[in-house]
Amino acid sequence: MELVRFKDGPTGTKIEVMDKHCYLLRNFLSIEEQIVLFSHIQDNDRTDWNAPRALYSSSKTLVFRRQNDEESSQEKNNEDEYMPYLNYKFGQKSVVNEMISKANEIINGNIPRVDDDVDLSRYESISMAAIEYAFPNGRFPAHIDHCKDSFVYLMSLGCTANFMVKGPNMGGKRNFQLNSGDLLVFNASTEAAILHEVVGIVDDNIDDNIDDNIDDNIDDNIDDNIDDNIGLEQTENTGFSLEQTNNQNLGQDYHSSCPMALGNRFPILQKRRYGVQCRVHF
Ligand SMILES: O=C(O)CCC(=O)C(=O)O
Repeated sequence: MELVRFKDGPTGTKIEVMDKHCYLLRNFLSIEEQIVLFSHIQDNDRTDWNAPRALYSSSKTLVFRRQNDEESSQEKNNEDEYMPYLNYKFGQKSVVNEMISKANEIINGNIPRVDDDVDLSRYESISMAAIEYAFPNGRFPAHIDHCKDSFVYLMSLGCTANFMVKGPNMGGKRNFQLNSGDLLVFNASTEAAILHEVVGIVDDNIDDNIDDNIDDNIDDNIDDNIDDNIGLEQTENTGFSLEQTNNQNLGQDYHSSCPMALGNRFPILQKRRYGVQCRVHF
């Protein structure tokens, strides 16, 4: 199988097949779409941001209010009013459904399905979780998802992440920078075994940001955590003018890996990354 393949999709999206059922879509969301998605998250966010945090905690999963149709379920009395994700049915009108449809159109239009590959556009439901990462130490340890009959769509908003993916058919770990607006899609089952990690948030003031590379020295000492609850160039994905890009280094509150167009609109994104995890169930 050809492991690394690049294709140009619509609206400047660049598709890379990283492994079987693991695709990186660079420049997936325009700045406008990122604003719409982040507004949707903020509108629904019920996280108590003043609550004390675990010592050294550098990331936080947002909390949302349980939705109406779930309140009417029989188990409602046993369930919390809040939960770490929002649910969307197939066909529901929502920004999240729209973005999953857009991703599926690009993937289905560019990557031929083989054998018994699932048709991504025929899903049953989506659950969306959002994780806020502090600059620069926010991280999510390496893990494989164990979620049967599901693909996960990871959209990145705000500061750039140092990211790692290692699939069973890849020669080694793939280290790369995941920019605001990029999307990583993969089969989230145990069998697909896509190991992934948020290594940290890019800090241009230091030298140990990762370069885009495949590392053949595979570190076997990686947690296989269960997680079922829920452009290398900055200018490439942002649609900023050169002036805007240069200005990113000027304001003291801005970190140069955090897109100014989003930071101007949402000051929190001047120094945070949001990982938007859409779990699509079949
Ligand atoms: O924040 C991210 O983009 C990744 C989160 C993650 O690893 C996961 O949801 O399984």
